[in-house]
Amino acid sequence: MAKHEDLPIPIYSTLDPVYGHGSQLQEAQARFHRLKAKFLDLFGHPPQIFARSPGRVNLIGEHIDYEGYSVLPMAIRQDTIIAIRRRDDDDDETEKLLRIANVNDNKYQLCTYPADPNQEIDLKNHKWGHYFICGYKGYYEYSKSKGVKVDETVGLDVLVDGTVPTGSGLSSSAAFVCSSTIAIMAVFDVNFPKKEIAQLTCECERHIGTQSGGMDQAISVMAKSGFAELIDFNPIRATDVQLPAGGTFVIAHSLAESQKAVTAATNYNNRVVECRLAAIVLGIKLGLKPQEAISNVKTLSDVEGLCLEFAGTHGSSDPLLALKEYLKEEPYTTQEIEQIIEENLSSIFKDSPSSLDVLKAATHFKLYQRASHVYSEAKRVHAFKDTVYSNLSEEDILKKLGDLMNESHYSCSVKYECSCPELEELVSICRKYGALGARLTGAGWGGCAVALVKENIVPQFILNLKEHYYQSRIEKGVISNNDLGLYVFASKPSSGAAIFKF
Ligand code: NG1
Ligand code: MG
Repeated sequence: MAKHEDLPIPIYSTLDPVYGHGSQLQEAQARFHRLKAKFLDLFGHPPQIFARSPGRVNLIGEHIDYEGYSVLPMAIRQDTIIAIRRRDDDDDETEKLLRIANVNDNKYQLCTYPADPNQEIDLKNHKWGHYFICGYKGYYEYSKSKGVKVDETVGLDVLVDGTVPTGSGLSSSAAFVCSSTIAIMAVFDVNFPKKEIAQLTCECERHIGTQSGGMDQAISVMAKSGFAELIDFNPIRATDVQLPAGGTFVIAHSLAESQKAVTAATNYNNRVVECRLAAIVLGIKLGLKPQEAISNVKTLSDVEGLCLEFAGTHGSSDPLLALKEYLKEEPYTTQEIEQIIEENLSSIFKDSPSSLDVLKAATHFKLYQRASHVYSEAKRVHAFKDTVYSNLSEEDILKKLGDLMNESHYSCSVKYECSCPELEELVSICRKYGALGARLTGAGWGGCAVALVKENIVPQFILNLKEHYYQSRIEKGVISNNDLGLYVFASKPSSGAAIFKF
């Protein structure tokens, strides 16, 4: 039997394989109906195809995907749906345009781009439609590399309907990029194996300017209903993880929106650059020549390979020990790093404009703390999976998973410094009202927390969060009482990307 990740994206003619039965199915039917009607209204013809891809909640393994380490997310039911039609059936001036509209047109106005896969995305002028262009470019780049014949001058009409809250750490961006890429593929009548789409969408989302890893796209494309997935990289692979039935993951939004594309230079990309510098410095300390380290050591997981190699002369192969021995805890200045690596930082990153932006904004680099987070978090991911499959009682399994989530949060907050006051408050309220563990999820600096809660106390837990976190914010008008369900909810592992042709 073909492996799940080698299969193409499923194509359905009804909604139930994804949206199930009952009220959830009815809501989905109404949503697709509205989408179709609005498409017709806007563009004067109906869509040909729909594609959907879900958001995700990361249970453990934060800020380590781009360092090559495995992570453990699950897909959530909130998703992005793209309705799409090619414009090669009528010849007017819109034939060579990409017209991208959103059902939420108060917040997201129509964006128009040329139908040109070689266009550069204008990063200084951030627009929501840029995420579609990421998928558009990704589709062409991949097709060309595979020798698939592509027609570059076809205009597309597109209508987007997303229910993943934005800036929330639930990967609205990957849901958007993946559904866009898959819709474009489908409208050009091609389909690829899931693992290749996961790889290509991971690469093409970087056109938005964040140097992200591949977790979000991988889970959005490859998720299976009922399972969390252990995602490995190089090559991308997903292994089903069946979570214990007595525990539920509750997602709660801190209501601080994290605009990752806009704050990349000081937040997300800054950490990617710090990890790279930590990896090069460790490589040199472990015996590589500076130039060798610069060319060959790309991630902290590469260093782990070196530790193994040098284990004979250096005692242990544990990268956490190498770290303690070779990095100082005080932040490094640019000059200190340049002395060790015998090279200017700006020349190391000369081909990466977004890294040069990081260097411009940074005054120092916390190499020890960042690397210490990455290596310890990588271990926690495996401990989490091993705990799920251990012989312990369910009670003890849940407790241990909660402890690992708490440790992960501490590491993100103190060593990686990607939390914020709102998330700290929310996480401690979660713990106070019965969560076995709670942590920020996604990139951080705002967005959501995820809490592991015993199934039987979920309703009371959510009521407590309402009273102790959200009530004062409702009174201040930050959100309305009616919308609360969008910001705090229990979540079951949902299915991955799909195409609909009716
Ligand atoms: P969010 O901010 O949740 O979309 C980001 C990255 C991930 C990963 C996490 C931190 C993108 C698309 N995704 O997720 O690859 O690094 O942060 O673990 O930037
Ligand atoms: Mg994102």
